Order: sequence, then C-alpha cells, then structure tokens
Amino acid sequence: MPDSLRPNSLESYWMPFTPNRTFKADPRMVVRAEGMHYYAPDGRQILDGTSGLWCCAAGHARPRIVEAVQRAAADLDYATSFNLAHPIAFEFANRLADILPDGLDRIFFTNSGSESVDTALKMALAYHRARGKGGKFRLIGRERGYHGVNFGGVSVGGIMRNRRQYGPLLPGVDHLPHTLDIARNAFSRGIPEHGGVEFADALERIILLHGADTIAAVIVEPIAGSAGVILPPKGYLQRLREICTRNDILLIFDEVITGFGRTGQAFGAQTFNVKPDLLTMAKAINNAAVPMGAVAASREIYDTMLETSETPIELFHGYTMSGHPLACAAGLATLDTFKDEQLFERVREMAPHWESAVHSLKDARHVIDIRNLGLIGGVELEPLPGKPTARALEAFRKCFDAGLLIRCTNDILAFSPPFIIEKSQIDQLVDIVRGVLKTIE
Ligand code: PXG
Repeated sequence: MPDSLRPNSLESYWMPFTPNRTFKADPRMVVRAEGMHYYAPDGRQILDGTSGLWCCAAGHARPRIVEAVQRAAADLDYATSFNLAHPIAFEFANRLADILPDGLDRIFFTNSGSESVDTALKMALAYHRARGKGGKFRLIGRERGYHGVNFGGVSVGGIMRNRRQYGPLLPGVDHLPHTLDIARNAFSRGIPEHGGVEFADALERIILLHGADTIAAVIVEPIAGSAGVILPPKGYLQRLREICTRNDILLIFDEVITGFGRTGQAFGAQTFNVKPDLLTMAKAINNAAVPMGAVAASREIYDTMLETSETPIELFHGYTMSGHPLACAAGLATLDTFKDEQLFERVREMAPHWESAVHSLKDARHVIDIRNLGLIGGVELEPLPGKPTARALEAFRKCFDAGLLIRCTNDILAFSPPFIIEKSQIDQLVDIVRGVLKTIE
C-alpha cells in the first residue's frame, strides 16, 4: 500500500458490525470507486456485486451526482429544517412523491434507514393517538426481519444477535413467522409458490391473542435483505394488507433495500402491487452519496395529524440534519440519472439473464437454495457441521481476493449489483463465485 494511503494506526476506529480484532489483523481496504468497480490501495480492481451495501444503484461516483453535491456544498452548506427551510428539500420531496405509489406522498426526511424505521413506528403510534385510539400501541415485526439498529427497529427486528445485548427493548412487540420455506420452495425462480396465505394468516393469530384494538402497525420488508434474501411467497403481502385493513392496523413497508428500482419498479409496493400506509427509504435514495433516509406517509396519516393536532407542532420529531441540502441535491441528481438512463427499465431487462446466471450455480458445491428477483440474488449454502456461517464467510473473503465484492449473512451469499452491470459482468460474478465454492470444504 503506498504510504499516502496507509492509515497511521487502525486502533481508534471501532468498526460497525465487524469483528474488529480479526479485521485489523488482516484489513481489507478500498480507496476509490468508479462505475461498477472499487479499487484497492494497490490499484487492484474489484467488481462490486453489492452496490456498496444495496446503496450505489446507479454505480459509483457518477459525475452528475458528484457535481450536484459539489455545487450544493458551495451554494448552501447547511440550514436547519426546524421552522426554516430551503427550496431543494421541497423539490426533492415532490420528486419522490412522483415515483411513490399514489397517495403515499407526504415525505419526512431522516439520515439513515434506522432513523426512517423509528420515525415510521412513531408516526404509527402518533396517528392512532390523534384519532383517539391511543390504546393501539403494539408493533408487530417478523422473525429474521432487519429494520436497522435503533431501539424501535431492533425491537420489531427478528435477528437474535442484534437484539440480545440490549435488554428488554420496547414493550408491546410481537413477531410474525418468517417466510423462508426451503423444504417447499427451494430453487424457486422469482416469487415462491407455497405458503403465502398461511404465513400471513399468522397475523390473525396474533390479533386473536392481543386484540386488534391494541395493535398499531405491522412492519415488514417486502423482500428481507439482511437476513439473506427472503422473498414473499405468492399472495403473502396481499393477505397481510387485507388483514391489516380489516383490523384498522397500519401496514409499514421497510423499503430501505427494495426501494429505487431494485425489483424492477421504483418500489416493491409497485412490483408486488400492495400499497402500505407508511414506507421507509434510505441507501439508494441518493445513491448513498450523502447519508439520507426518508419516510413516505399516506395523505390520510398526514392529514389526520394536521387536522387533529392540539398543539402548533403536529409531530414532535425530527433530526438536525433532516433534509440536508447536500443529501437532497444528491437525491435530485440520482433521480435524474435513474430517469435519463432508464435504469429501472434496465433492471427489468437484465432480470432474465440475471436469473438464469444466478440459478446456474444450482450444481455448485454446498448450494441448497437459490433465490432471486429483479437484480437481487441469494445463494444459500449448507452450513459446515458445527460451524455455521464459516462457509459463507470464507466465500466472501475468497471472492474479495479474486476481485469480487459480495455480501454474506449466515450461510447465505447475497448479490445486489448496480443497475449499470453488463451481462459479461454478471457472468464474471457468477464464475468467480462458482470457482470459489469449489475450493471450500
Ligand atoms: N431497514 C432495512 C430493510 C435495511 O436493509 C436498515 C433498515 C437500516 O439502514 P441504516 O441506513 O440505518 O443502516 C437496513 C440496512 C445486508 C445489510 O447485509 C443490509 C443493511 C445493513 C447492513 C447489512 O444486506 N440494511
């Protein structure tokens, strides 16, 4: 590594979601990114099979986005959004409203997916209270759900390791079963056939247990990403919607990874044709050029809050950086890029090639399931007996050494490349993974 790029010490930085000791003993670094690639300090090119982490959907360091951020920094570095405003935040909210499902178009800005989730949960509680239904306080998540790392999101989340260091978490939370059913649905192409209605009907049982008059909201990812690409079986999301509507329970879609074209439409809500009451976003909202998240609320929620408020401020919530001018500028340039380059259409065009390429790994060593939709792929490995996660972690490390960045979680390899990926690069990704799997015990 050239001295100019070498950190003087790795000690002070407490890295997130990383085994710090192991990493610092054998660090992996990147110093530059462009288009489909990262570059290591020695100049080595690494194909980005994860869009950063479901983030840089338009590819890296796109000049239009870079220039928009540079210009914004020079024009208006920062202004608060509390009782003051800047035009670009309104413009960006309007542009988001244009691509969101009809009527789901009141936009609250945050700085991350985690903040978006906690914002949406608080909105759900405040909305019911505003309608005189403050007894609806329960929040229902799902096993294996990932909704970020703040207290609300961890409470409704369903990943044990993310929860158990933190005590009792929020009270009044329950969880639906997850929808992964490898026994019946292994190697499904796209939406799995089996289990949709029965998995969703578990909500009826939760309602019978607690009473609908105590339940505020159900939150799910249309496709669970972090837990390893778990798709909604046929009819599942429709059924959840039906049960929620019938019981006056709000439905929240956490679209932090499914938002912005990943499934071939702007949002999973459109791909699956199910409209939630609240929808969370982050990551690709501005190609991750500047930290940002958002919540889209239905007009019904927004109007109710405004009409019934007993205080001048309707929602006592917000972040110092909500609607940051640089983040909004990056967002506008990102939406322009998606539109002008027809990148959501490109996801739909590439999806068949992607599907057959990813499913060609069916015969690779250790593979027990493959899941895909849009430009998302998940390959589940048989765990090494007594050492779960070891195989996927080894695959991740070996792929990186072979010039490919993927993501691993449990014993699942997850792929989510930028939408500008070429067919030859899809083939390269799959070839590297196949080669690496051959070398893993
Ligand atoms: N909701 C969902 C559905 C997410 O995927 C968050 C909330 C939290 O976003 P922030 O911006 O606060 O990190 C996420 C984050 C993975 C992986 O391996 C995915 C995420 C985070 C870490 C790993 O797929 N998504």
